[in-house]
Amino acid sequence: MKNNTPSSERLHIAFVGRRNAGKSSLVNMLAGQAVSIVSDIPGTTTDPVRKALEIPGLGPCVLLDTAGLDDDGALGSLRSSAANRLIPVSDVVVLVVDGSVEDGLDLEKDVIARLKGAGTPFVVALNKTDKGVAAKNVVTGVRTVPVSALDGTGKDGLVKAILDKVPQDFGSRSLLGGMVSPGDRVILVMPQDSEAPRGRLIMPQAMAIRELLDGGCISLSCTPDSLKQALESFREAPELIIADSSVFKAVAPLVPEGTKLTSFSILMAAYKGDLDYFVKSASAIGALSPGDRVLIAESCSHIPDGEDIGRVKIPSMLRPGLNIEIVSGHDFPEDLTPYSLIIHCGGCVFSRRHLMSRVEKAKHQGVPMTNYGVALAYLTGILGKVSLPG
Ligand SMILES: Nc1nc2c(ncn2[C@@H]2O[C@H](COP(=O)(O)OP(=O)(O)OP(=O)(O)O)[C@@H](O)[C@H]2O)c(=O)[nH]1
Ligand code: SF4
Ligand SMILES: [Mg+2]
Repeated sequence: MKNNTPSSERLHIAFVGRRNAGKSSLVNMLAGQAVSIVSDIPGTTTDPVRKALEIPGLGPCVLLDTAGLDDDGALGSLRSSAANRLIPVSDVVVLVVDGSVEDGLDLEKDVIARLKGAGTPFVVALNKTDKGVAAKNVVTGVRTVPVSALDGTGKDGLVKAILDKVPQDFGSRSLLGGMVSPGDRVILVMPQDSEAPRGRLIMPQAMAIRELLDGGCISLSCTPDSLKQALESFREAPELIIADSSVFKAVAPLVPEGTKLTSFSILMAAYKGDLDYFVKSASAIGALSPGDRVLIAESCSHIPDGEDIGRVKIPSMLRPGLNIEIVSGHDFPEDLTPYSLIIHCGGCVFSRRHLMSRVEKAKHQGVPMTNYGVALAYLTGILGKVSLPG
């Protein structure tokens, strides 16, 4: 993965801590450039600052600088909430502590307890060690890394400590999840309608083509109306057809006996989310009653049009009389219990950690959550017939 690695595939490292602890200074130290403004005025960083870059030893990353968790007042608490929201969605959190202070580290202890509770990998960086390391005795029970953003001491140790916390399967997951073998014939059905971005493929499509090439498969791309010709152009039936879930209904009757059918969205569900939970939750669609609230969540903000899957197609296929609410981007309610069902998009712009944090929240609150591809397979009656990766 090099500089053109999509943001969602990069290691997301959030720097959190009190105002003035030196979060921005450490981000700049790791980045080797002035990414964030540094000053001795507490509350210099307000909105989260994101920087995508390649760090030797860590690879493609996104560094996330945040406002102080102790920011107060009406605006300050909005800033610290934004910082807090990044904690569960980051791959590794660096808790920055002013290592020269001796006591009053209750906030840090609370953050450590929350990180442990959420299972978020974290590193405690004791910064400002050029002034002394008094805090070492206060932040007990966790490994700390002494650093000084002022003179650059401890940079390698910090990189190593972050690397030690990177989840083992990070970057090694496969979209096709063992569904194909070298030499397999695969047809990709990708409608190029008004939903399709101009001049490029969406991420799961590009990823699937790349994996098929890497895996020694023979792949053929077509639009739904040329699927018949695509099938005829292979002497034998293909092993697999991957279709956009919006065209499942049209594609399913054409799938030859013995050929597996799946969708980009289902592959993405397994790659980024919890496919088992999504499939199990799909049955909640059939149990919906008039008046029930359904949350449709999209990871990106885009201007919807008449063919939009989340805003038009899926709502029109659900039973009438439901209260359907749509959220996009980083908006996602804390309290999910009013909803009878959540239907999430493929989440291609989110990291796995980010999407999984939503799945975990839904599970924890006992709310069924599925995704577009699984929901469409259920609604078109072919969920039992599609092939699931893994
Ligand atoms: N002595 C010393 N000073 C440091 C060190 N790191 C940061 N500072 C100073 O501490 C002050 C705050 O640094 P920032 O990096 O802006 O701190 P921050 O945590 O981003 O602060 P907010 O954005 O206000 O939340 C600045 O005056 C820095 O120069 C360090 O390692 N040693
Ligand atoms: S983030 Fe979601 S809504 Fe946006 S393009 Fe990807 S799957 Fe579609
Ligand atoms: Mg700052």
